[in-house]
Amino acid sequence: MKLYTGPVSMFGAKVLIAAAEKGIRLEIENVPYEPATFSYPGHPEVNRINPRRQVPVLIDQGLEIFDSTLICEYFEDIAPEPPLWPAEPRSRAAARLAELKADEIWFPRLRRVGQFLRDRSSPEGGQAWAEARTAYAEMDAALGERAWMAGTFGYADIAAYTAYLTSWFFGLRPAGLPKLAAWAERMEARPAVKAVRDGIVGYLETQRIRLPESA
Ligand SMILES: N[C@@H](CCC(=O)N[C@@H](CS)C(=O)NCC(=O)O)C(=O)O
Repeated sequence: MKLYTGPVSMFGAKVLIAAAEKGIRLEIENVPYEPATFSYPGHPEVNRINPRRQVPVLIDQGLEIFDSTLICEYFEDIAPEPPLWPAEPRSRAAARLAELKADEIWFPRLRRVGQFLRDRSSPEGGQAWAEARTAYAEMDAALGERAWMAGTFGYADIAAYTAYLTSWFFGLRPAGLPKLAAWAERMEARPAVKAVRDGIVGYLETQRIRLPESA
């Protein structure tokens, strides 16, 4: 099974964590990352398979699919153990909603602060940072008193964590949100999560990209 991803692709990181949690072996090809545009332009296989020209893309014996959530669904079908969705239908629906929120609502807000690393005092920058803090607060509220986003560890946590990590790399910290901070620590205690996180940090170090301490 071959995965095209990017060295700092958070949607790729979702797939890598899920595969490691399930013991699925992947041949990984990192598509070159262009920091100036935050993109992965021009890989012929990625562009052939995904009209959106985005990673991650998976190839498995002639099957060619894209989109991290869809790839994770495929993993769930071919490697049901350990399950990463709750079994009970209502919990499962809630987990799917949290995963969707992580990808489509929290992630874009948490990603956007990257455009305002040096310009946080502009009105637009201030708004972007405020929206990222709100996203962290919403994640904290979604977690509530539970250890994991959907009761049991799974895709909702993986998607929320990769969204969380995006802003964490830009220096945002879960200040005043102890439940979210403790959850992030629980995530990072999982070998699959730690390995993927360390891989991204290692790549940034090789590129001499210094991460802000905190913001
Ligand atoms: N919904 C897609 C989003 C994929 C996505 O945004 N990929 C980013 C990397 S994390 C990308 O390839 N961006 C390059 C671009 O949009 O040009 C998924 O879940 O896979």
